[in-house]
Amino acid sequence: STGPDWWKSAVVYQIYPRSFQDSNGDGIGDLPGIRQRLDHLERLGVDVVWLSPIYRSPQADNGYDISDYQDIDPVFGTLDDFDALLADLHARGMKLVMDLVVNHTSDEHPWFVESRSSVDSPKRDWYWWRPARDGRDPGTPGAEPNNWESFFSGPAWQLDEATGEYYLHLFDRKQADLNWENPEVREAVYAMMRWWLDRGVDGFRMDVINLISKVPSLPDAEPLPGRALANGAPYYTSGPRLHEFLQEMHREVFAGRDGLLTVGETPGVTPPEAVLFTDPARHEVDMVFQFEHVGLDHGPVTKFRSRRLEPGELAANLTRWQDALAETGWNSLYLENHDQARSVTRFGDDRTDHGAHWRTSATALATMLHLQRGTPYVYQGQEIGMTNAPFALIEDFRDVESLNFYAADIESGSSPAEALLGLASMSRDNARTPVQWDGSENAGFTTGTPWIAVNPNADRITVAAQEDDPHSVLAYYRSLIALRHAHPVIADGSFERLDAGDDAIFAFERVLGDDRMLVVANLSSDERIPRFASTAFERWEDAEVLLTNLPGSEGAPDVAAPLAPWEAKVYSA
Ligand code: TEU
Ligand code: CA
Repeated sequence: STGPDWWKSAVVYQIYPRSFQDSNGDGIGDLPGIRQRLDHLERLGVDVVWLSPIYRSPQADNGYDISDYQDIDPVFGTLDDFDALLADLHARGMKLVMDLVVNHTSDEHPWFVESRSSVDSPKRDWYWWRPARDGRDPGTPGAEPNNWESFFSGPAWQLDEATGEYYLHLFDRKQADLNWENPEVREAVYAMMRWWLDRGVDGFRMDVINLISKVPSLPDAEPLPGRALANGAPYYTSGPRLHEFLQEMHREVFAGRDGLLTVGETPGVTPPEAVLFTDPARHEVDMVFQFEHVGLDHGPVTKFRSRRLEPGELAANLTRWQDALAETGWNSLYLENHDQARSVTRFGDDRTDHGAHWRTSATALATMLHLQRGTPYVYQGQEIGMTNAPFALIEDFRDVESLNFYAADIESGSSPAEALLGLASMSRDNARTPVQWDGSENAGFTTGTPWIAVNPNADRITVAAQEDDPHSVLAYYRSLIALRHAHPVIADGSFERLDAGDDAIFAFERVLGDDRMLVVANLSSDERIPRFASTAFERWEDAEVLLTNLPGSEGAPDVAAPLAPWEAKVYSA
């Protein structure tokens, strides 16, 4: 649809360029490679492409460490390649959303190079510089200015020998946090954003945007039991000036421009905060990525000591978010991205020795996600049911977070096998293996040596194998996306979960005027029998089946019939 809320009926496809398509045989995906694959996106039917960062970068965190916001990294191509991609997408009726990484820059960004050059630098205050704690010797253990732990293990502070002071980095030491308290920083960021919008891009996905406002005194946090380092999140998540900064950004960058999409990545966000971010009257962002559902299986101290969810846990959490944003605000709907394990492995069932649940669980998860109220995101490869990587050696991993965790875990006494077990389920590299296009060498991703290994199940799971198979995961995604475009109730209708007498059955009703839709999905690997209240049952008794992931069951529109493992049905009335 058009209008200011056009993104409510849109589907966004995330490209992680490094792993999408290589065009020149260097083993790394690039912009010309993306241009070769636009038929796939057009046939899928997505409306928007979100590109993970392609800016000039030392690639310490695969581009989330930017050294020039207004140039393309040579590994991905040139500004001309970028303009050509943007023009191609627009010609096919798709929009392009850029990743905006402005909580931090690379330590090789000219701003930081200048800032670190002396305590008197005019850009000194653009970053968070602090002397060693209590006059201790800089560089000695515990002398860091506070006790915060980095997201990527170890202290969130790096000593700079030149001036003997430390700078703050919530992520890698090559990702120095910008000081948003300084108005010059904010003006420089807004000018850069306007430059991209003037070039024609259609919005931004804002990396960790709820971390940009810190409590300026940067106080020590409560240490975890038995550990020296602490989680500083209370002092940098949704900080004191966050909403002020977002509203200022909106005024300075977005006001008066139409057709854009803005989505904030907001780890740790609560439902009431999400309402504030996405209330249209407040002029902050259109939607946010919440993290609760992708944190349910994390261990208490580290995400890498994870557990398998019980059937029902995922649906209960997603329902909580549907209800919280029902009146005001808007949800983004995702199970995967470049930071998360593959959903069919994590939330579905891809064990081949357990029967054929790979296809049904991938499509059942897609059904319940895409038909909730909100804007769905498809992460590259999700549309063909790509799975976690079977990496068994530390040498297989590439991600800085994984490599740092492994080293820290071994140092704290874990065996290599224990550390690898953590990586196997939760490493971000699970989502970063190359897209499996076809049965040729390296799955058609590259003619060279891929920067990270191709999943060996590329002999089975590829775009080519599913392209013309009407029962494939890919065909099902196309149907779901087409359904959204055809039925306004999916974008605009209300959401109500129905009690099906079994937590593993995620059943919900969508209503818009006289249009009604019922979604029933068995999110478990066992047969389940729905037991609806008689009122619900009567409403849906004679309904028509619009879509099912079990070919052949279309003709049985009985909402009380037993559901096969991972069976999903969509009814309309
Ligand atoms: O991620 C921020 C974030 O909080 C996580 O998803 C992060 O990957 C996870 O907590 C680590 O356990 C964003 C980007 O999506 C991620 O790729 C970057 O590494 C990070 O910011 C820093 O820019
Ligand atoms: Ca390349």
